[in-house]
Amino acid sequence: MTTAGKVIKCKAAVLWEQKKPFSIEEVEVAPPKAKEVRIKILATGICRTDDHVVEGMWPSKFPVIVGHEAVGIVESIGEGVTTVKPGDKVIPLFLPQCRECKYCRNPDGNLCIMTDLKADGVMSDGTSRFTCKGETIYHFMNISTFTEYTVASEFAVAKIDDAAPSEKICLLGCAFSTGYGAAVKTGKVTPGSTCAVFGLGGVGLSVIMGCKLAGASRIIGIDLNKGKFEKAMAVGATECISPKDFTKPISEVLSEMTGDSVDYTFEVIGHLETMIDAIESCNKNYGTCVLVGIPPSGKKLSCDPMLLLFGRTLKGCIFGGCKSRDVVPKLATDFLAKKFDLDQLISHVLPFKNIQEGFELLNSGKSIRTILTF
Ligand code: COD
Ligand code: ZN
Repeated sequence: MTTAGKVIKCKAAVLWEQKKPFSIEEVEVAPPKAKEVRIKILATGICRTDDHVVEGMWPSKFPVIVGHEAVGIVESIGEGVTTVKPGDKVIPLFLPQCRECKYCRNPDGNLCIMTDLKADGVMSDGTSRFTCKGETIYHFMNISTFTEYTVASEFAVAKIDDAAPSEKICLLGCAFSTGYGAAVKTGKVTPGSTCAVFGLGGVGLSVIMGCKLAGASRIIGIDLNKGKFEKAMAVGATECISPKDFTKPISEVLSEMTGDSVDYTFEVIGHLETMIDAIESCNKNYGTCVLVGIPPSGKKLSCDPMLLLFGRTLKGCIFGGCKSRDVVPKLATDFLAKKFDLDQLISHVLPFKNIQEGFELLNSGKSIRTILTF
Protein backbone atom coordinates (compact mmCIF):
# COMPACT_ATOMS: atom_id res chain seq x y z
CA MET A 1 0.00 0.00 0.00
CA THR A 2 1.45 3.35 -0.98
CA THR A 3 2.39 5.84 1.72
CA ALA A 4 2.49 8.79 -0.70
CA GLY A 5 0.30 11.68 0.40
CA LYS A 6 -0.22 10.19 3.87
CA VAL A 7 1.34 10.94 7.25
CA ILE A 8 4.00 8.33 8.08
CA LYS A 9 4.46 7.19 11.68
CA CYS A 10 8.03 6.09 12.32
CA LYS A 11 10.86 6.07 14.85
CA ALA A 12 13.10 9.11 15.33
CA ALA A 13 15.71 10.21 17.88
CA VAL A 14 14.20 13.33 19.44
CA LEU A 15 16.28 15.79 21.47
CA TRP A 16 13.70 17.32 23.79
CA GLU A 17 16.21 19.70 25.44
CA GLN A 18 19.90 20.58 25.51
CA LYS A 19 22.33 18.33 27.38
CA LYS A 20 19.80 15.50 27.61
CA PRO A 21 20.06 12.03 26.00
CA PHE A 22 18.30 11.25 22.74
CA SER A 23 14.88 9.70 23.11
CA ILE A 24 13.68 7.23 20.48
CA GLU A 25 10.07 8.23 19.88
CA GLU A 26 7.29 7.52 17.44
CA VAL A 27 6.92 10.66 15.33
CA GLU A 28 4.55 11.68 12.57
CA VAL A 29 6.16 12.82 9.32
CA ALA A 30 3.83 14.86 7.11
CA PRO A 31 3.82 14.38 3.33
CA PRO A 32 6.17 16.63 1.35
CA LYS A 33 4.74 19.98 0.24
CA ALA A 34 5.49 21.63 -3.11
CA LYS A 35 9.16 21.32 -4.18
CA GLU A 36 9.87 18.95 -1.26
CA VAL A 37 10.70 15.25 -1.07
CA ARG A 38 10.14 12.69 1.67
CA ILE A 39 13.06 10.32 2.17
CA LYS A 40 13.41 6.92 3.84
CA ILE A 41 16.79 7.10 5.56
CA LEU A 42 19.06 4.06 5.11
CA ALA A 43 22.19 5.12 7.02
CA THR A 44 23.38 8.22 8.86
CA GLY A 45 26.71 9.23 10.38
CA ILE A 46 27.28 10.99 13.70
CA CYS A 47 29.18 14.28 13.30
CA ARG A 48 30.67 16.53 15.99
CA THR A 49 28.25 19.26 14.91
CA ASP A 50 25.30 17.09 16.03
CA ASP A 51 26.93 16.88 19.44
CA HIS A 52 27.38 20.68 19.42
CA VAL A 53 23.56 20.92 19.34
CA VAL A 54 23.25 18.54 22.29
CA GLU A 55 25.79 20.63 24.22
CA GLY A 56 24.21 23.97 23.26
CA MET A 57 27.23 25.13 21.24
CA TRP A 58 25.31 25.20 17.93
CA PRO A 59 22.08 27.20 17.77
CA SER A 60 18.91 25.15 17.44
CA LYS A 61 15.28 25.25 18.45
CA PHE A 62 14.02 22.43 20.66
CA PRO A 63 12.62 19.81 20.51
CA VAL A 64 14.62 18.90 17.43
CA ILE A 65 15.68 15.93 15.30
CA VAL A 66 19.37 16.41 14.48
CA GLY A 67 21.62 14.46 12.07
CA HIS A 68 22.88 15.79 8.75
CA GLU A 69 25.09 13.10 7.14
CA ALA A 70 22.96 10.44 5.51
CA VAL A 71 21.74 8.53 2.49
CA GLY A 72 18.21 7.40 1.73
CA ILE A 73 15.59 6.53 -0.87
CA VAL A 74 12.98 9.00 -2.06
CA GLU A 75 9.62 7.71 -0.77
CA SER A 76 7.40 10.38 -2.33
CA ILE A 77 7.64 13.82 -3.91
CA GLY A 78 5.62 17.01 -3.57
CA GLU A 79 4.06 19.06 -6.33
CA GLY A 80 6.46 20.50 -8.89
CA VAL A 81 9.45 18.29 -8.05
CA THR A 82 11.26 17.46 -11.29
CA THR A 83 14.82 16.45 -10.43
CA VAL A 84 14.20 13.30 -8.34
CA LYS A 85 11.49 10.61 -8.27
CA PRO A 86 10.33 7.95 -5.80
CA GLY A 87 12.89 5.14 -5.58
CA ASP A 88 15.93 7.36 -6.30
CA LYS A 89 18.91 6.99 -3.97
CA VAL A 90 19.76 10.41 -2.58
CA ILE A 91 22.05 12.19 -0.17
CA PRO A 92 20.31 14.96 1.81
CA LEU A 93 22.34 18.18 1.73
CA PHE A 94 22.62 20.55 4.69
CA LEU A 95 23.91 23.10 2.20
CA PRO A 96 21.30 23.24 -0.58
CA GLN A 97 21.94 24.37 -4.14
CA CYS A 98 18.93 26.07 -5.75
CA ARG A 99 21.04 27.03 -8.80
CA GLU A 100 19.15 30.34 -9.05
CA CYS A 101 20.30 32.59 -6.20
CA LYS A 102 23.27 34.97 -6.43
CA TYR A 103 25.57 32.59 -4.52
CA CYS A 104 24.64 29.58 -6.64
CA ARG A 105 25.17 31.57 -9.86
CA ASN A 106 28.66 32.69 -8.78
CA PRO A 107 31.20 30.06 -9.88
CA ASP A 108 32.89 30.18 -6.46
CA GLY A 109 29.79 30.52 -4.28
CA ASN A 110 28.21 27.62 -2.41
CA LEU A 111 26.25 29.29 0.39
CA CYS A 112 22.86 28.93 -1.30
CA ILE A 113 20.30 31.43 -0.09
CA MET A 114 18.09 28.54 1.06
CA THR A 115 20.63 27.44 3.71
CA ASP A 116 19.14 27.44 7.23
CA LEU A 117 21.78 29.86 8.54
CA LYS A 118 19.49 31.30 11.20
CA ALA A 119 18.70 27.82 12.53
CA ASP A 120 14.96 28.45 12.22
CA GLY A 121 14.31 24.71 12.22
CA VAL A 122 11.44 24.95 9.76
CA MET A 123 10.91 24.35 6.06
CA SER A 124 10.74 27.28 3.61
CA ASP A 125 7.00 27.79 4.25
CA GLY A 126 7.79 28.43 7.93
CA THR A 127 6.36 25.13 9.23
CA SER A 128 7.75 21.78 10.37
CA ARG A 129 6.88 18.37 8.91
CA PHE A 130 7.47 16.57 12.24
CA THR A 131 5.20 16.14 15.25
CA CYS A 132 5.49 13.93 18.32
CA LYS A 133 2.92 13.55 21.10
CA GLY A 134 1.04 16.51 19.67
CA GLU A 135 4.11 18.80 19.76
CA THR A 136 5.95 20.37 16.83
CA ILE A 137 9.45 18.95 16.42
CA TYR A 138 11.97 21.20 14.64
CA HIS A 139 14.14 20.31 11.67
CA PHE A 140 17.94 20.57 11.79
CA MET A 141 19.85 22.15 8.89
CA ASN A 142 16.76 21.55 6.76
CA ILE A 143 17.39 17.80 6.57
CA SER A 144 17.13 16.07 10.04
CA THR A 145 18.46 12.56 9.47
CA PHE A 146 18.22 10.80 12.86
CA THR A 147 14.81 9.51 11.83
CA GLU A 148 13.44 6.69 9.68
CA TYR A 149 11.77 9.26 7.39
CA THR A 150 12.53 12.93 6.79
CA VAL A 151 11.43 15.72 4.48
CA ALA A 152 13.83 17.99 2.58
CA SER A 153 13.66 20.56 -0.18
CA GLU A 154 14.25 19.25 -3.69
CA PHE A 155 17.22 21.66 -3.73
CA ALA A 156 18.71 19.87 -0.71
CA VAL A 157 19.04 16.39 -2.19
CA ALA A 158 21.63 14.95 -4.57
CA LYS A 159 20.66 11.90 -6.61
CA ILE A 160 23.49 9.37 -6.57
CA ASP A 161 24.23 6.03 -8.21
CA ASP A 162 22.03 3.25 -6.73
CA ALA A 163 25.05 0.96 -6.49
CA ALA A 164 26.77 3.10 -3.83
CA PRO A 165 26.88 1.22 -0.48
CA SER A 166 24.74 3.07 2.06
CA GLU A 167 26.88 2.73 5.22
CA LYS A 168 29.84 4.28 3.39
CA ILE A 169 28.40 6.75 0.92
CA CYS A 170 26.48 8.63 3.63
CA LEU A 171 29.86 10.20 4.51
CA LEU A 172 29.54 12.35 1.37
CA GLY A 173 26.77 14.21 3.24
CA CYS A 174 29.30 15.89 5.53
CA ALA A 175 32.74 14.59 6.58
CA PHE A 176 34.26 13.52 3.30
CA SER A 177 32.93 16.31 1.08
CA THR A 178 33.85 18.95 3.70
CA GLY A 179 37.42 17.72 4.07
CA TYR A 180 38.01 16.83 0.44
CA GLY A 181 36.59 20.17 -0.74
CA ALA A 182 38.66 22.12 1.80
CA ALA A 183 41.83 20.67 0.24
CA VAL A 184 40.90 20.50 -3.43
CA LYS A 185 38.32 23.27 -3.99
CA THR A 186 39.08 25.87 -1.31
CA GLY A 187 42.79 25.31 -0.58
CA LYS A 188 43.56 24.34 -4.20
CA VAL A 189 46.45 22.19 -2.99
CA THR A 190 49.05 21.77 -5.73
CA PRO A 191 51.04 18.66 -6.69
CA GLY A 192 54.31 18.30 -4.77
CA SER A 193 53.27 20.71 -2.01
CA THR A 194 53.57 20.31 1.77
CA CYS A 195 50.42 20.35 3.93
CA ALA A 196 49.70 20.31 7.67
CA VAL A 197 46.31 19.21 9.00
CA PHE A 198 45.35 20.25 12.55
CA GLY A 199 42.78 17.79 13.95
CA LEU A 200 42.46 14.17 12.84
CA GLY A 201 38.75 13.49 13.30
CA GLY A 202 36.60 12.32 10.40
CA VAL A 203 36.81 15.71 8.69
CA GLY A 204 40.58 16.07 9.23
CA LEU A 205 41.18 12.61 7.77
CA SER A 206 39.10 13.63 4.76
CA VAL A 207 41.27 16.74 4.34
CA ILE A 208 44.31 14.44 4.29
CA MET A 209 42.63 12.31 1.61
CA GLY A 210 41.93 15.48 -0.41
CA CYS A 211 45.55 16.65 -0.08
CA LYS A 212 46.74 13.23 -1.24
CA LEU A 213 44.35 13.21 -4.21
CA ALA A 214 45.64 16.70 -5.12
CA GLY A 215 49.19 15.30 -5.24
CA ALA A 216 50.73 16.79 -2.06
CA SER A 217 54.09 15.15 -1.39
CA ARG A 218 54.21 15.70 2.36
CA ILE A 219 51.17 15.70 4.66
CA ILE A 220 51.73 16.25 8.38
CA GLY A 221 48.87 15.29 10.71
CA ILE A 222 48.61 17.06 14.08
CA ASP A 223 46.48 15.88 17.00
CA LEU A 224 46.71 15.76 20.78
CA ASN A 225 45.35 12.21 20.68
CA LYS A 226 48.03 9.89 19.33
CA GLY A 227 45.39 7.20 18.93
CA LYS A 228 44.39 9.11 15.77
CA PHE A 229 47.77 8.72 14.06
CA GLU A 230 47.37 5.20 12.68
CA LYS A 231 44.28 6.10 10.63
CA ALA A 232 45.87 9.37 9.51
CA MET A 233 48.85 7.48 8.13
CA ALA A 234 46.53 4.94 6.51
CA VAL A 235 44.67 7.65 4.57
CA GLY A 236 47.79 9.48 3.37
CA ALA A 237 49.60 11.42 6.13
CA THR A 238 53.35 11.06 5.72
CA GLU A 239 54.00 11.81 9.41
CA CYS A 240 52.04 12.77 12.53
CA ILE A 241 52.92 14.83 15.59
CA SER A 242 51.31 15.70 18.91
CA PRO A 243 51.72 19.24 20.29
CA LYS A 244 52.01 17.58 23.72
CA ASP A 245 55.48 16.32 22.79
CA PHE A 246 56.86 19.85 22.30
CA THR A 247 57.30 22.93 24.47
CA LYS A 248 57.90 25.27 21.53
CA PRO A 249 55.08 26.61 19.28
CA ILE A 250 53.89 24.12 16.66
CA SER A 251 54.76 26.62 13.87
CA GLU A 252 58.42 26.35 14.95
CA VAL A 253 58.21 22.56 15.08
CA LEU A 254 56.81 22.48 11.53
CA SER A 255 59.40 24.95 10.34
CA GLU A 256 62.19 22.73 11.69
CA MET A 257 60.62 19.60 10.21
CA THR A 258 60.32 21.11 6.74
CA GLY A 259 63.41 23.31 6.70
CA ASP A 260 61.20 26.35 6.04
CA SER A 261 57.43 26.10 6.43
CA VAL A 262 54.47 24.28 4.96
CA ASP A 263 52.55 25.52 1.91
CA TYR A 264 49.02 24.74 3.15
CA THR A 265 47.55 24.43 6.63
CA PHE A 266 44.04 23.30 7.58
CA GLU A 267 42.41 23.88 10.96
CA VAL A 268 39.89 21.09 11.48
CA ILE A 269 39.26 21.38 15.22
CA GLY A 270 37.33 24.62 15.73
CA HIS A 271 39.54 26.17 18.44
CA LEU A 272 40.77 29.78 18.27
CA GLU A 273 44.29 28.83 19.48
CA THR A 274 44.78 26.17 16.81
CA MET A 275 43.41 28.58 14.18
CA ILE A 276 46.23 31.02 15.08
CA ASP A 277 48.72 28.12 15.06
CA ALA A 278 47.52 27.12 11.58
CA ILE A 279 47.84 30.70 10.25
CA GLU A 280 51.33 31.09 11.73
CA SER A 281 52.42 27.71 10.39
CA CYS A 282 51.89 28.26 6.66
CA ASN A 283 54.50 30.00 4.51
CA LYS A 284 54.48 33.73 5.36
CA ASN A 285 54.79 34.79 1.73
CA TYR A 286 52.60 32.45 -0.31
CA GLY A 287 51.10 30.00 2.19
CA THR A 288 47.39 29.29 2.40
CA CYS A 289 45.55 28.57 5.64
CA VAL A 290 42.05 27.12 5.40
CA LEU A 291 39.74 27.26 8.42
CA VAL A 292 37.35 24.31 8.45
CA GLY A 293 36.40 23.84 12.11
CA ILE A 294 33.59 26.01 13.41
CA PRO A 295 34.56 27.91 16.59
CA PRO A 296 32.25 28.25 19.61
CA SER A 297 29.61 30.85 18.70
CA GLY A 298 30.41 34.46 19.52
CA LYS A 299 34.19 33.97 19.85
CA LYS A 300 36.53 36.41 18.06
CA LEU A 301 39.82 35.58 16.39
CA SER A 302 42.60 38.02 17.24
CA CYS A 303 45.94 38.00 15.46
CA ASP A 304 48.73 40.28 14.25
CA PRO A 305 47.80 41.68 10.79
CA MET A 306 51.49 41.32 9.87
CA LEU A 307 50.76 37.61 9.60
CA LEU A 308 48.86 38.39 6.40
CA LEU A 309 50.79 41.40 5.15
CA PHE A 310 53.65 39.45 3.58
CA GLY A 311 51.23 37.53 1.40
CA ARG A 312 49.65 34.66 3.32
CA THR A 313 46.09 33.79 2.30
CA LEU A 314 43.53 33.04 4.99
CA LYS A 315 40.39 31.26 3.80
CA GLY A 316 37.49 29.36 5.27
CA CYS A 317 34.81 27.16 3.84
CA ILE A 318 31.61 25.40 4.59
CA PHE A 319 31.02 21.99 3.01
CA GLY A 320 34.55 22.34 1.65
CA GLY A 321 33.43 25.20 -0.61
CA CYS A 322 31.67 22.61 -2.82
CA LYS A 323 28.45 23.29 -4.70
CA SER A 324 26.58 20.42 -3.13
CA ARG A 325 24.23 19.11 -5.84
CA ASP A 326 26.98 19.37 -8.48
CA VAL A 327 29.77 17.76 -6.48
CA VAL A 328 28.15 14.98 -4.38
CA PRO A 329 26.92 12.81 -7.33
CA LYS A 330 30.38 13.09 -8.93
CA LEU A 331 32.08 12.06 -5.69
CA ALA A 332 29.74 9.05 -5.45
CA THR A 333 30.79 8.04 -8.98
CA ASP A 334 34.48 8.55 -8.09
CA PHE A 335 33.99 6.39 -5.00
CA LEU A 336 32.49 3.58 -7.08
CA ALA A 337 35.45 3.94 -9.46
CA LYS A 338 37.69 3.35 -6.40
CA LYS A 339 39.37 6.77 -6.66
CA PHE A 340 39.21 6.98 -2.85
CA ASP A 341 38.26 4.74 0.03
CA LEU A 342 35.91 5.59 2.88
CA ASP A 343 36.57 2.55 5.09
CA GLN A 344 39.20 4.30 7.20
CA LEU A 345 36.72 6.97 8.27
CA ILE A 346 34.26 4.44 9.68
CA SER A 347 35.18 3.15 13.12
CA HIS A 348 31.77 1.81 14.22
CA VAL A 349 28.48 0.71 12.64
CA LEU A 350 25.52 0.48 15.04
CA PRO A 351 21.77 -0.02 14.73
CA PHE A 352 19.91 3.31 14.84
CA LYS A 353 18.39 2.52 18.24
CA ASN A 354 21.92 2.59 19.74
CA ILE A 355 22.38 6.28 18.86
CA GLN A 356 23.27 7.22 22.44
CA GLU A 357 26.14 4.72 22.43
CA GLY A 358 27.35 6.34 19.19
CA PHE A 359 27.55 9.75 20.89
CA GLU A 360 29.35 8.22 23.88
CA LEU A 361 31.95 6.79 21.48
CA LEU A 362 32.37 10.23 19.89
CA ASN A 363 32.83 11.95 23.24
CA SER A 364 35.28 9.38 24.55
CA GLY A 365 37.51 10.00 21.50
CA LYS A 366 37.17 6.31 20.54
CA SER A 367 35.32 6.79 17.26
CA ILE A 368 36.10 8.47 13.97
CA ARG A 369 32.70 8.15 12.39
CA THR A 370 29.94 5.97 13.80
CA ILE A 371 27.37 5.04 11.19
CA LEU A 372 23.83 4.26 12.31
CA THR A 373 21.90 1.88 10.09
CA PHE A 374 18.13 1.50 9.85
N1 COD B 1 45.34 20.30 19.11
C1 COD B 1 45.36 19.23 18.28
N2 COD B 1 44.29 18.40 18.11
C2 COD B 1 43.19 18.66 18.82
C3 COD B 1 43.10 19.75 19.74
C4 COD B 1 44.25 20.59 19.86
N3 COD B 1 44.26 21.64 20.68
N4 COD B 1 41.88 19.73 20.29
C5 COD B 1 41.21 18.68 19.75
N5 COD B 1 42.00 18.04 18.87
C6 COD B 1 41.67 16.89 18.03
C7 COD B 1 40.84 15.83 18.72
O1 COD B 1 41.64 14.92 19.42
C8 COD B 1 40.14 15.16 17.52
O2 COD B 1 40.87 14.08 17.02
C9 COD B 1 40.09 16.25 16.46
O3 COD B 1 40.84 17.35 16.95
C10 COD B 1 38.65 16.74 16.17
O4 COD B 1 37.95 15.71 15.65
P1 COD B 1 36.39 15.39 15.93
O5 COD B 1 36.22 13.91 15.68
O6 COD B 1 36.00 15.94 17.23
O7 COD B 1 35.63 16.20 14.85
P2 COD B 1 35.27 16.03 13.29
O8 COD B 1 36.46 15.71 12.46
O9 COD B 1 34.08 15.14 13.14
O10 COD B 1 34.77 17.52 12.91
C11 COD B 1 35.31 18.57 13.54
C12 COD B 1 34.91 19.92 12.94
C13 COD B 1 35.40 20.94 13.92
C14 COD B 1 35.61 20.08 11.63
C15 COD B 1 33.37 20.02 12.72
O11 COD B 1 32.64 19.90 13.88
C16 COD B 1 33.08 21.35 12.10
O12 COD B 1 33.13 22.37 12.72
N6 COD B 1 32.86 21.33 10.82
C17 COD B 1 32.72 22.58 10.13
C18 COD B 1 32.49 22.46 8.72
C19 COD B 1 31.08 22.40 8.32
O13 COD B 1 30.85 22.43 7.14
N7 COD B 1 30.13 22.30 9.29
C20 COD B 1 28.76 22.05 9.07
C21 COD B 1 28.38 20.62 9.30
S1 COD B 1 29.54 19.75 10.20
ZN1 ZN C 1 28.82 17.52 9.98
